[in-house]
Amino acid sequence: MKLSAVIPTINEGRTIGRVIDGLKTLGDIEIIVVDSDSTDDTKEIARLKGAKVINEKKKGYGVAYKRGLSEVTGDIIICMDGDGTYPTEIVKPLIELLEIDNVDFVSGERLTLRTSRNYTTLHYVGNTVLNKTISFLFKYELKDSQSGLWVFRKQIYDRMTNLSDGMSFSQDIKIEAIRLGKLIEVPINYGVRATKSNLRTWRDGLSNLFYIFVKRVNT
Ligand SMILES: Nc1nc2c(ncn2[C@@H]2O[C@H](COP(=O)(O)OP(=O)(O)OP(=O)(O)O)[C@@H](O)[C@H]2O)c(=O)[nH]1
Ligand SMILES: [Mg+2]
Repeated sequence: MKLSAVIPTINEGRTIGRVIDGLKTLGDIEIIVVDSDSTDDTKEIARLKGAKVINEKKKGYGVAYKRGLSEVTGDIIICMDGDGTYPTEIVKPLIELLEIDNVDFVSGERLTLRTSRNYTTLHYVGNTVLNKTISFLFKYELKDSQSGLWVFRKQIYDRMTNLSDGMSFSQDIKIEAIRLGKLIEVPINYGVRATKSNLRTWRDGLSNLFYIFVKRVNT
């Protein structure tokens, strides 16, 4: 099974090298960095480390993922932030789970092992509201609908529809995975971001809530 990784980035020069190095320990892997006009050295570092770098001018977390995922050549896909908050060491066991259990989608779940340092109460409450809304509207139980670490089969992604362009891509891809196949969540450690986040907590949180309803109407 060929491995491909997709990493969306805007100004992640401080951490992207470490993330790519971590993924390279998996062996033969295609790494695609989808960058939206970073003004720092993200693109140069990623290229130097051997990643394929795509410049996607249109902004949006979902836009970046859709672009990157349209170019992967692997059968097993790994997705994570470029900010170094998701542990690359956990990816190998997550891939093994995909193979052993014959599941289609493994999502890293951050809430079980959260601490006050890496996960604020506001994010916890916001995430819980979004999880409960998904449970109410779709009857799918997710512990961390907003997680950005996923390992999945390309086959299941190819059957997904109606994925958002923005931050709600993260909840959409999980809702689609449950609708089409088998998703499991695995507790992971979450790191502390060293640089400014692209997440605007209130705006993105409320927007994600709205997009759960949009998804319900479109599904
Ligand atoms: N190409 C591209 N990448 C983006 C865009 N928005 C966010 N990203 C990247 O997507 C990843 C997730 O964004 P973050 O800012 O880390 O958001 P988050 O993980 O929800 O928030 P934190 O927990 O604070 O890290 C990061 O690697 C960002 O650099 C975008 O519009 N285009
Ligand atoms: Mg992040």
